[in-house]
Amino acid sequence: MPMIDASALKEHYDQEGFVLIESLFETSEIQKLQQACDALIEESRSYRESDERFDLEPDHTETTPRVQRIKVPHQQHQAFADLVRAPKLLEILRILIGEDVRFRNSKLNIKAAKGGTAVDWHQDWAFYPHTNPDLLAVGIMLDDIDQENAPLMIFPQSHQGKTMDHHHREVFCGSVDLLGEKLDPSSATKITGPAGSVSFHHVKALHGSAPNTSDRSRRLLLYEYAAADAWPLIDFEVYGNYGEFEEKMVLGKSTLSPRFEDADARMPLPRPPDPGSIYRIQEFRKTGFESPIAS
Ligand SMILES: O=C(O)CCC(=O)C(=O)O
Repeated sequence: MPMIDASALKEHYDQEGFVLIESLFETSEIQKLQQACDALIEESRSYRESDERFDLEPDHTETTPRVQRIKVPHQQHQAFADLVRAPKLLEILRILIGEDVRFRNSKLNIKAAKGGTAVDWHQDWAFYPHTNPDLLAVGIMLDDIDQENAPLMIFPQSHQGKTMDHHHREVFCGSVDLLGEKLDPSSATKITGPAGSVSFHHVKALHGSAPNTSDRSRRLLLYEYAAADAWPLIDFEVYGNYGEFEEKMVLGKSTLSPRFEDADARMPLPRPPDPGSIYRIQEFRKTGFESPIAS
């Protein structure tokens, strides 16, 4: 594990809304996760449509599987389950969030070589508002990620600003209109590093990523964590039932007293016709499906 200066790390995170730790995981640790990813992609071969396990690219076939996202990987493979409580992550989470921390959910975003899909600019907060914004997403790089293979991009200090509009024609579309917000994408920081590097971004940090036009894949495993006193304002079921909510504590103690602070939320409702994944939700701003449904 690289040497960590806890106060410098926390200061950078509070100031910029993200931190990157290069090579937090060793090659052998990352290989286990890559193998788990490969095993799940093998299983995706028999799938024809996206479902609760996989989001598939339109050109996914049995012979050439192209998975956009492995959903909830911590429930699909032991290697990803073990990672939820990896001591290296918990040490950083304690510095950034505090003594009492709960795991929320996981996803593995895969941008295949030559064509992996973009993720439009958004704040995670717009998808899952809580009673306070002491939440973050951990991004574990399963590939070397550089300027070429669609790195995660984050607007520094955006977490200190307002919650942006993620609606289009009164329907939640999970993305921000950068032009409307007068933001220049070239001022976003590209989060690059060798496989095993790990970023931590604040739930209000504005971020996104481009399509992958390179000839190398870009696999980014994302784990979300919250302060124990940050209670969800919507979609409690993501945590499971109350017993599972309790079991998701990874550090310290839970509490029945939510802390209300900076919760300038707008509910991610009504949802577009196909709210099955961020990719489908974000299509709404681009294609503006007719007849949105409320859910
Ligand atoms: O995979 C990426 O580059 C960004 C992912 C992301 O922001 C998300 O899935 O919420």
